[in-house]
Amino acid sequence: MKTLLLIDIQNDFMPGGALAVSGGDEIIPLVNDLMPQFELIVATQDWHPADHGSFAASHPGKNIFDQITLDGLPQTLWPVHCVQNTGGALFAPGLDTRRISRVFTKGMNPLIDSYSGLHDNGHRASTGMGIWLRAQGVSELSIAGVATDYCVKFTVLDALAEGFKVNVLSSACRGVNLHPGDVDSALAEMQAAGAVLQV
Ligand code: VGL
Ligand code: ZN
Repeated sequence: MKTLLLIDIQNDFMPGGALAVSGGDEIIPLVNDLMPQFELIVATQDWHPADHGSFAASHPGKNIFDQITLDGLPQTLWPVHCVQNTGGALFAPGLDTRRISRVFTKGMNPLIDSYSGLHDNGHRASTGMGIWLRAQGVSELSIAGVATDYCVKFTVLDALAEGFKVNVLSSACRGVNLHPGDVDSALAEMQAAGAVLQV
């Protein structure tokens, strides 16, 4: 079952959004054009409560991009983004959602972030994606979306750890690059873990 997994193609990660990823909108026509090559299309949405612990605004005195410890785990603080049922959390305009069979939301627990579409950052809870994909007969995933150095990377690493073969559609990914080189390091890390990078 050729499966396309789209990561967090949501308004807040597009230019002008709360946590804008440079060039994030450029991937939309690319993923739309890729869709006919796949039998199954699945997506994730970052889906935070308004008081999520990954938001700098939830920690008086802290600033965006500060590093803190959140319930025992290292956490980068982000601008308020992808709040449940707000416009910023919607799929970006232009994304062809008609063939998305299933959407997995993540990041609902205010005490822990969830970059990966499969598990939260502490591997405390699962989104159910892995078991659902296996039940559909999926063994290989092609992954595109944002951000390469966060949610794409951690989804890819978790999918590999769960035994999926993973292709990263690198032309259809964009990253944050909070530190210069983060995107390139993320791609190298995914490849070293066994992902196949495809242009
Ligand atoms: C993401 C930071 C915070 C992502 C989500 O989609 O990569 N990054 N929340
Ligand atoms: Zn988030």
